[in-house]
Amino acid sequence: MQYNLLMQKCIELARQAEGMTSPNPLVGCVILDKEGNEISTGYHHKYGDNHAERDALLKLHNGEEKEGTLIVNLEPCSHYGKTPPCADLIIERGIRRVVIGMQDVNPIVAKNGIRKLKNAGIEVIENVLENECKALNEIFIKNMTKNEVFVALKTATTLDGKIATSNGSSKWITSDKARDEVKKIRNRYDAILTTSSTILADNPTMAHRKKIILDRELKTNLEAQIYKEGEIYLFNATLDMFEGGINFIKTPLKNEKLDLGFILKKAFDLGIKSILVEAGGHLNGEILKYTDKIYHFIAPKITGDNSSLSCFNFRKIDNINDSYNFKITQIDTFEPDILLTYYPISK
Ligand code: AOF
Ligand code: ZN
Repeated sequence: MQYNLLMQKCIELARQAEGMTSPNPLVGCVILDKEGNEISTGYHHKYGDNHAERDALLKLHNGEEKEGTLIVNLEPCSHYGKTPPCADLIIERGIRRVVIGMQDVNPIVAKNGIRKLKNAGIEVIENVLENECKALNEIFIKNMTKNEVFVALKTATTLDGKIATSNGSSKWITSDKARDEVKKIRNRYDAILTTSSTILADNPTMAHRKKIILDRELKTNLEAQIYKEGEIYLFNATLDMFEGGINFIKTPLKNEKLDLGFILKKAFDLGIKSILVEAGGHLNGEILKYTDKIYHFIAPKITGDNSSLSCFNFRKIDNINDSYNFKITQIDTFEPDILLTYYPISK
């Protein structure tokens, strides 16, 4: 039997909890009875809740899953965490076959869940839609394997790669549809990150539960829109304190600028596992080497302004061989704009 479509369904179920499960993974599960009829689905709704397999199994009360098949995008767990091991429940319920998208990268689970199932005589089919399952949990994978925050970056430019005209006006390059998509993208990440330059130029709200602001000289007005809601982490060169609901974090300088390596590590230590950068060309350029993924909206406009800012603005370059290289993995249309999603090559 081909399980690709059912694995795709697990991924879609899992995605319903985007933004809710951090630091845990996105997981969805489908259960078939002995005859192959779908009898239950489940997913991990939010951090601390039942795992996907338990969510799907607990909906069944009459033993109809006996000798059935369970499909899940991540190896079932084998450890006592917030809930007992899913592998044990699967065995108890008499499931005969388990289809898995990817092995768990959490060292306390990795391969132990699969081993437990096999030892109980369950047939295990592995790596179904593995790449798609890995893409779904790219944040969890980076956090677990590197102990580092996942950094995504969103930019919106004209066809000639500009984010502003020479007088700095940049706020509405893209259309309403593209801006609605930005809200969905933001929701996937634990925090957004922006800078004093963007706040001073645009006074954006950037609605989000957690906001990281880089303001070396504390030039922004704390009455600006961005400070009105959400948990604020204000990285700056002088103050280290919690006041007026704001976490001021004193940050060392590197080449006269706030040290981005320090900031990303500090964010991770504070429990922020993923960040969406929404800033101007200078910060985008600086943070490019730490960036795991880019969302690039392009509006069908040309400014032609030779002084206007490029979306990644950090050096002079003579040789095209010195460029940073990326792989474009997705192209979406938000009329009249497009969204390119791309990843650095060899990172
Ligand atoms: C989830 N949801 O559906 C699955 C997970 O913190 P705990 O006790 O809930 O355990 C989290 C670990 O369980 C997680 O790192 C991953 O290895 C495994 N599987 N976690 O939150 C799920 N299947
Ligand atoms: Zn589990």
